[in-house]
Amino acid sequence: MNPDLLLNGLRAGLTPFLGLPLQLEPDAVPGVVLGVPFDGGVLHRPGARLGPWALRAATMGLGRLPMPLRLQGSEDEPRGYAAMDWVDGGNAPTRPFSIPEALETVTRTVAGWVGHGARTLMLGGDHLMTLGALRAHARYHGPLGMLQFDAHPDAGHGERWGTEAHHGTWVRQALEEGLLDPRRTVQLGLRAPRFDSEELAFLCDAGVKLWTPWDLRDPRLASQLQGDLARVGQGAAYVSIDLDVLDPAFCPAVAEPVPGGLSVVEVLALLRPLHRWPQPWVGADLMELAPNLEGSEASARVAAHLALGLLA
Ligand SMILES: [Mn+2]
Repeated sequence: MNPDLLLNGLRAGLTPFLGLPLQLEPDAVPGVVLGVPFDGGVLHRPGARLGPWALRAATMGLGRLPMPLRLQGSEDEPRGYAAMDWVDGGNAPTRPFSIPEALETVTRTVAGWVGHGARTLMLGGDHLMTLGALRAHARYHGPLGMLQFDAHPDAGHGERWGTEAHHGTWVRQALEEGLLDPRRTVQLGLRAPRFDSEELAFLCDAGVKLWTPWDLRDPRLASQLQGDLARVGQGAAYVSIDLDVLDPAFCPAVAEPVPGGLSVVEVLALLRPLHRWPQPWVGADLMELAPNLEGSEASARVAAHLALGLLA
């Protein structure tokens, strides 16, 4: 633990993410962390609107070095500090009662920074808000590759619930709006038994690659997996982490926990190939942390370590 970072936080009484300088106005920086305090797209178990505060608090005094996966062997462990010269841009000022307005606010806020060349890391907030970030990034970079960690494919229809969009629909919308390059879109950790065959057929027909936790652990599929992970990064790419990709044993404080998920170390290992992409991801997010639900402090700490795995 870096004593200065912890003492600065104690002294200021503020907890910007990873102790980064707080800067609310967009500027030319390498990257910005943005909170999204909105959960109006959650079907049940709300609380993700409080996620940004819990995520920031979990990084207080954490330092900037990622968790090492190996201390033996010659594996390419990252050596640099995470988020060098990044800033904490505060939260997108989403108002709580309108999904379309919240999406617009997220798009406008993210686009303000992307227009200055900044990469973005978003702290959710419900997973529908990723659609706002994709709209902003696709405007500047064109169709994006996307690596999505999630228990659910999030490609359902909203009409069944009397709404255009919720946290289980945004991937369908992103594909239909042309924000994603489906051949460079990969979903990891899918296992919720509820999604229907139409949803799966839609994704497969589009060319999206789908992986369950069991698939990910199959050594016979290892080279296919590495190929899929590499292909996502063959152009501008977005990395979206729904914390429900983790098993609820590790991260229970999410809107829709599903047993049988990945471990923290498995997710960190799956993030390693991203650092070999020809260009770094342009945007990423950590979504669905609902700190009012059980196990919130451990869940937020897990999310903070995943952030270091993304950034370092
Ligand atoms: Mn999701």
